[in-house]
Amino acid sequence: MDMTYTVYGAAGSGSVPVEAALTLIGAPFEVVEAVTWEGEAERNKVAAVNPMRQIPALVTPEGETLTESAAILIWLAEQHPEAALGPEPCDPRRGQFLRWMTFIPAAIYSMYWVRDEPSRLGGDDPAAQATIRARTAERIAECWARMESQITPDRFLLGPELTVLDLYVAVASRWTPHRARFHEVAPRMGEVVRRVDALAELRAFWPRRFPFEGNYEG
Ligand SMILES: N[C@@H](CCC(=O)N[C@@H](CS)C(=O)NCC(=O)O)C(=O)O
Repeated sequence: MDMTYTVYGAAGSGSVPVEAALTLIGAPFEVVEAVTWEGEAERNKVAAVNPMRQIPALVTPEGETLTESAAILIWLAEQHPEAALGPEPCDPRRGQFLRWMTFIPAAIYSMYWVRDEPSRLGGDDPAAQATIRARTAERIAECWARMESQITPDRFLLGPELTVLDLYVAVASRWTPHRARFHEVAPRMGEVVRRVDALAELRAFWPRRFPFEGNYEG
């Protein structure tokens, strides 16, 4: 059977940690590029696999579709235990792993549905839109600060070994309000994400899928 995964995604998006995980696993995958925050035509590229018309979506070699970034990452770690990308159910780190893997999409990632198009909640009023942009950025920074206060990173967020949580945080921390703010509010997690940026196994991956340029760390 062809063991190739299909990822619906885009450079710089929430599909990047999924693609990074597949790269570390060494599983073959192809990407259907859909820049869903750039309008209806791009969103419609995903409609057949995800009625929310969002990325990431993963189609498995068996033909099953998974959506929701955290579920995809946890599932990939479970399906490929040889890659050791997540604590198994009997591991003492499992509780905190599930806690933070859930916190990121619930508290942080969900803000971007509003931020990317503030008119969704603010209507056509430019002042309302500016307020939404400013307040969601503040809320995201506040959530990173709360996570920082509850976590004691080692070399990686949950201990000496990398997990998909590290990949998820390394990518999400580069979105608004960007790394400069992230380092201010979460300095210990900041050291970890720089370590993830520098992983030898992903040296060729990052420049292709989320290059360290523009407002990287800015
Ligand atoms: N809950 C979803 C959120 C996914 C999401 O918001 N994806 C963004 C791209 S990074 C998107 O597709 N935005 C377009 C839209 O929401 O209309 C997940 O965790 O996978």
